[in-house]
This record gives sequence, structure tokens and C-alpha cells, in this order.
Amino acid sequence: MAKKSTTKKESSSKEKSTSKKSKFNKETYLKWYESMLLMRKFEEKAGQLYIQQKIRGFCHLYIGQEALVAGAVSATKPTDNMITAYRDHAHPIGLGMDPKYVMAELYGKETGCSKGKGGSMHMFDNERNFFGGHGIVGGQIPLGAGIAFADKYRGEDKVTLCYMGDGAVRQGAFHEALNMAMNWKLPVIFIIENNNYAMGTSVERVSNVTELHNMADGYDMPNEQVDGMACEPVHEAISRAVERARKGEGPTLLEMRTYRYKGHSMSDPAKYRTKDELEKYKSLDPIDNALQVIKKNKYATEKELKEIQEKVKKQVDESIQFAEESDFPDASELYKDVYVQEDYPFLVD
Ligand SMILES: Cc1ncc(C[n+]2csc(CCOP(=O)(O)OP(=O)(O)O)c2C)c(N)n1
Ligand SMILES: [Mg+2]
Repeated sequence: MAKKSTTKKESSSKEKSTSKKSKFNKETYLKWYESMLLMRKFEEKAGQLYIQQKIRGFCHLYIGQEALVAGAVSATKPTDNMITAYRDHAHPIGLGMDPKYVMAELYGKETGCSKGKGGSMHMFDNERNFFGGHGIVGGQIPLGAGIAFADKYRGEDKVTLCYMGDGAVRQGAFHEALNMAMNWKLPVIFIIENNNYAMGTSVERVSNVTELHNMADGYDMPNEQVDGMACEPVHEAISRAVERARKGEGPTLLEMRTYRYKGHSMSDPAKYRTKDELEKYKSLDPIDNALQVIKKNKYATEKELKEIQEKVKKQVDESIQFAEESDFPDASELYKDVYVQEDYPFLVD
């Protein structure tokens, strides 16, 4: 059942991925480049603003992992759903949300996408079917299966992309959700962002099972290991899984091999890994990769590239200004948007 696609070991060298004739067109590469650059520049600023204490609480950056979102967005429809964990700034930006609503949320301002009540770990975008933003490791996995169940029940032509970290696959909820999703052939794609660490704990330290895609075999679920440091293999693997889901053939587990350049969160000095390891992955950077293909194929002139870079910088600067100028939520907001089911039958006084 397990199907192995391009792994990092097999095809990650920059020369290899840029020299082969591309299957993707100019528009796709320019979109990937601009989208990933916006995620990267936005988060570089967010990191600086955190140090300046403009942003409080938790802050987990996605820097290095951008291809996992850009390559997925190009392979899906705007009506499809997405849900993820707490490393969630890049997902809504990749889906097309104006970054100013993400920045305002990071600042805890009332104009943020969750009205300033969620912060870094709880981005949401109803319009773009982005279901968050979840702080409990693995908590979003059964929720993702549930969204797919609802779509199947209602007969909607929608696929749910459910992202999680490598640490989340050790949660019982992962196994329960995979079993039910496969049994009911739910239109869901489980995407493991395998960046090799759960906080400071490496995949190797946790379990004998380090090829995480193999875990789907226990549920007879199609699965692949994918090079997550470039958009092309991500797009292709997601496309195959989406096609299967739309045909009613059910879920897929994709293990995307990736790396986060920064620490787990802003307070992590990342002493558990070597500089060499970090540099190795930086040399495979997904944004550089897309840029090289653009330059090699003359998909854009130097002037056009500069325009993209300036547009991104302007968007990031404007997002900061918007967050700075917005107000904090009023204290009266505290009891609003709280789910209360008044006829809940199991409550006793
Ligand atoms: C149920 C639960 N246990 C522990 C934590 C604390 N915690 C937060 S992030 C994290 C590591 C998760 O790593 P991984 O799933 O690999 O995601 P990554 O941070 O690498 O994106 C842990 C243990 C939590 N948030 N929820
Ligand atoms: Mg991880």
C-alpha cells in the first residue's frame, strides 16, 4: 500500500531540482515565490516584534517550512478546507488572507482575524475555510476528520487538508482519527510536517518508527513520504491525494520532510541540533529554489523580481502599521464568542 515518492535523500540537491525541465508554468512559480516570500518576510518581522515585546505570549515561526503551504494551495480549490496546529501564521497568508489581520491578531488587537482573543496560536479565516490554529498537540486531527465527515455527509465536493507536527503522531487521537477516516473513506489528507523535532526531542528519540508515513499502513491508508523543501513535490503529492479524495476513495497520509530554521518557539535557543544540520537545510531553501527556477527560465526580469520584493515589503510594513494603530478589544468582549449550549442535558446544579 505504501507508495514512496521523492524523498529528500533522493532529490534534494538544488542543481537537481532546478536543472530538470519544469512541469509547472511561469504563473505557478511566480505565485509560489511571492506567497512564500510574504510568509517569510512577515515572520521575520514578527520575530523582531516579539523581541521588542510588541507581540506577547507564544510565537512559533514556520520559517523554512513555507513550501508545505504554498505547494498545497496551488493543488487545491479555494472551497477546500484547511486546519493545523499552533505553527499557523503561514497557512492563512498562503490562502490569501491579508497579512494585516494576522499581524493584528499577533498584537492581540480587536482587528485581528480572531478579534485579538486568540493570538499567535489561534488564527482563523471563515471566508477561506481555514479552521485554525490549535494549541493542543494533535487536537486538530480528529477535528479535521470531523470536517471531512460533515462534508461527506452533506454531499459537498470538498477536501480537508489536516496538518500536524511529527510530535502529534504519537497522540492516541491521531490513530483513532486515521482508523475512522479510512473506515468511512473520508475526504481528508493528513499532512505531517516532519521537521524532525517536537520541541527539543528528535523523531529518533521518541520511537523505533521514524518513517512516519508507514504509520498509515496500520490502517490500510495510502501514504507517501515527500520532499517538503520544494513546492513541486508537495503540489504533486497533494494533487494525487486530492484526486483520490474527490473520487470518494478516502484519505491519504503524507509525511512531508521539512525543517524549521528557528527554534521551536521564540524562547528556544535550539541547542539540541548542530549548526551543520541547520546549514544543510538552509542550502535547500524552498524560496531560493523557486527563485532559481524563475531566473533560469527567465520567468521574470530583475526589475519584475524587485517589484515583487517591494510589494511584499510594503504589505508587511502596512500590516505592522495596521496592528499598531488598532485598539485592544474592549473588556466587554470577554464573554462574547464563548460557546454555551444552554440545554446541555448533562449539567447538574
Ligand atoms: C497535548 C499537548 N501536550 C504537550 C504540549 C506541549 N507542546 C507544545 S508544542 C509541542 C511539540 C510538538 O511538536 P510537533 O508536533 O513536532 O510540531 P512542531 O512544533 O515541530 O511544528 C509540545 C510537546 C501541548 N501543547 N499539547
Ligand atoms: Mg516537529
